[in-house]
Amino acid sequence: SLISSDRVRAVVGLGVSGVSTAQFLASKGLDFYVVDSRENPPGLDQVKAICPADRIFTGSLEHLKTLGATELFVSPGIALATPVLQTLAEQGVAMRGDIDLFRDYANAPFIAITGSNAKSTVTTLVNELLLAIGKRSVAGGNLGLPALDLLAEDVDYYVLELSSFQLETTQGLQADVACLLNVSADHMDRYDDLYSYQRAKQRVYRGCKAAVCNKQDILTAPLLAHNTPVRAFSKGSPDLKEFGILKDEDGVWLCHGVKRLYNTKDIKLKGEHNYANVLACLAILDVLNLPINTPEVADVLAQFAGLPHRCETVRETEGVVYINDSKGTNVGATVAALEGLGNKQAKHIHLIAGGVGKGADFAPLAPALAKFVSHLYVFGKDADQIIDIIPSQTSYSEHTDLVDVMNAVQSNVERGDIVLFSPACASFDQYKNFEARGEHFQALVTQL
Ligand code: UMA
Ligand code: ADP
Repeated sequence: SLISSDRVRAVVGLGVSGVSTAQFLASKGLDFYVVDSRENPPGLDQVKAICPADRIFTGSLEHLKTLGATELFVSPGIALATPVLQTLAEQGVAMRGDIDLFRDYANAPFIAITGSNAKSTVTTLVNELLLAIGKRSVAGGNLGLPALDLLAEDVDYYVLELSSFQLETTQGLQADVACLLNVSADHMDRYDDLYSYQRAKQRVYRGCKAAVCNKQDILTAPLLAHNTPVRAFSKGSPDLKEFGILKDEDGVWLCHGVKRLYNTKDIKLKGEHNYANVLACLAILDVLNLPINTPEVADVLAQFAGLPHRCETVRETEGVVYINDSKGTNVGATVAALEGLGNKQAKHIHLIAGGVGKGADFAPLAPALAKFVSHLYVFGKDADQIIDIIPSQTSYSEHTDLVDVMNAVQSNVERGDIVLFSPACASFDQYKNFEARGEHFQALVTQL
């Protein structure tokens, strides 16, 4: 039935997901249209090689009105609220996405991981842990390699990072393990409020066989049949079956219930938020009945240094530590970085923030500024919105760009300080992406 010929398919939006979807449909011998709002979208040449020219429409999504499509594969960068899509949805046209198609064809169990922050870190670490315990596993999705491209592999597990946009176009995901790590405001330019964003995130749990949630974040709590196995993790001391953290005279321990699994001195990732991330990974393995307390797992935890641009130490020079957290693209990520690195007594963090706020409310940043930040440097498009919420006791300065920021930093810092580049914003006003922004910071720090 998946290949019934009465369906008229259209891939909406090229880019990474659209090209991958088109290639997948073509590989199954299925016909499809392609529509993109841009005149010359990325991936056009690749699609021309597999799709007749009279089936490709660029420059506007309005072409969709005349194609008679019954099923759209909508790229994550296009909002379902776009008027032409709304009109078609009202007429009964199915709104799907590459993840929906992936689910139909996946021939091995898959783990779906979402959340406002820590998705990439947890997805990558789960994949490494699976590989270390001898499973064939591949990771992708929002992480970069599109989900459908993973299907070519012969594997035991797929590990998928999913964004709220991808989840919106997925009907009944049915993941073998669904994990919602945390929910804090992000992408408020695409959602009416936090609750519609949370609803998109909660779709990860639809029809899942097992779930992992964050005990300290009520917005992650799943509503599931009572016999669905659920594991919870938290940064606090764990209840009987939970994953959590205990402190004793021997240090800080990651635990499953009362069982001490790993001492944090043996874990390379640092910061409480990262301990929570490790616990989430262990909870995912545990709910799959896989081993979590073995030398192989210990080895991975001792070696996994995290991904670039996530609270990554660039350099220590003249007693000052420079940390690149360019992937801190929302307020929640920057608060986690401040809480993970901060010291209330010393207030020694110089925070650099700014860029595109995506409609965010920056107010939740204020308490962490007051607690941990000795000076705040703001730059970029939405700098004004950040300045509006700076507590009166926090000193700050405004800058045109990162070069200007770093000049000011140089004359301000003292031995023992931390310079944290965690923008709480997207990068698109001044950079191609968060990687380019992080690399610019690294280059400036290296030149100091
Ligand atoms: N666009 C148009 N017209 C179109 C189609 C797209 O203007 O007709 C624009 C979009 O508004 C957007 C850009 O093109 O600004 C890219 O959108 P896309 O849907 O083509 O994106 P892809 O290249 O397919 O990449 C997507 C994810 N991008 C988005 O969700 C915006 C990638 O996540 C993901 O790695 C990739 O699929 C593979 O699954 C990126 C991302 O920024 C890293 N994700 C957001 C995040 O992590 O916060 C959700
Ligand atoms: P995502 O893929 O969800 O964006 P990443 O692993 O790339 O997640 O991390 C994104 C940002 O979130 C980084 O700035 C990182 O320091 C921060 N972060 C990591 N773990 C957590 C956590 N548990 N809670 C909040 N923020 C976190």
